[in-house]
Amino acid sequence: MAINCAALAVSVPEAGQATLGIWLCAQPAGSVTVQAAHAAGDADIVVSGGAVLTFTVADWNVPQTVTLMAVEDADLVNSGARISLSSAGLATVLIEATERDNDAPQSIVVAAEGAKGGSCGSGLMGLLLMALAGLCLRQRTGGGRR
Ligand SMILES: [Ca+2]
Ligand SMILES: [Ca+2]
Repeated sequence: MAINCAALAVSVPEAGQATLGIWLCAQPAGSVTVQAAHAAGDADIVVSGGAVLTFTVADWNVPQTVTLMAVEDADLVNSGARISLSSAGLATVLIEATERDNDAPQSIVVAAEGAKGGSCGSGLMGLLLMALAGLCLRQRTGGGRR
């Protein structure tokens, strides 16, 4: 006996969800509980429905639904996660879930004024911004003397 599912790979839209049909490939002697859980990869891809499925001797071959959700994130990456389908005594099935990111490519604007706010005051980027701001000031001062 083994766990069957409609697909071993699924694409999950960011801020949306995808569903998978799960069933057993042979009639069990008694009820079988299958658990769906995030196993590895991006924690933004979560099991939002059907985390615990119970199959009986009567409905073992009727697909039940596992729903996966991709939480809205700030990045632009189509990240991946593994979702495990497990049940005591059965081989665990791993599903590859890939997020379909919904954010448009963005460009970074660096302005010297950012250094004044203090929020960029720490780290390499903050030092770079402060250095740029200092350079601008010196150039302006120098220009005024001419
Ligand atoms: Ca995103
Ligand atoms: Ca993403």
